[in-house]
Amino acid sequence: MIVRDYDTAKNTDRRVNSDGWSSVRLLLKDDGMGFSFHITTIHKGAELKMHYQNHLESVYCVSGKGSIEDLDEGKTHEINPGVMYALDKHDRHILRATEEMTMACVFSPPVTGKEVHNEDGAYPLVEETV
Ligand code: 9YT
Repeated sequence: MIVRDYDTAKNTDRRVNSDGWSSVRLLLKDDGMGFSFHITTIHKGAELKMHYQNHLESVYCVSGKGSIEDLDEGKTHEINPGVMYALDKHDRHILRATEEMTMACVFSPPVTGKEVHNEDGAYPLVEETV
């Protein structure tokens, strides 16, 4: 069994800070679950254009307020606590936070922890080195 505490993990290298967001990766690829699990904070006012070409992601809003614009369908959906979105078609999107948002995110395949967003707002697949 794996048990981890967010308040501990946030002070380790499981926490990644970037432009407009920070994320604590509670489960990563090397945990062997087949997915990764992150608690991501989107900063107030952030506008993040993303396109995860190599990953499926589902996101549940725990707190805060914002919207997600589906750039393929041309629709914008409000995000409030309790709302989940799933990028089942590798959907191109813009996430906007009108208030700081806390999101619980699952990635499949799992993120290794070493990815950085490329210019398309995607994570490359990181190859095994061993
Ligand atoms: C809400 C959202 O898109 N989260 C993405 C996860 C975060 N960028 C991370 O942990 O890399």
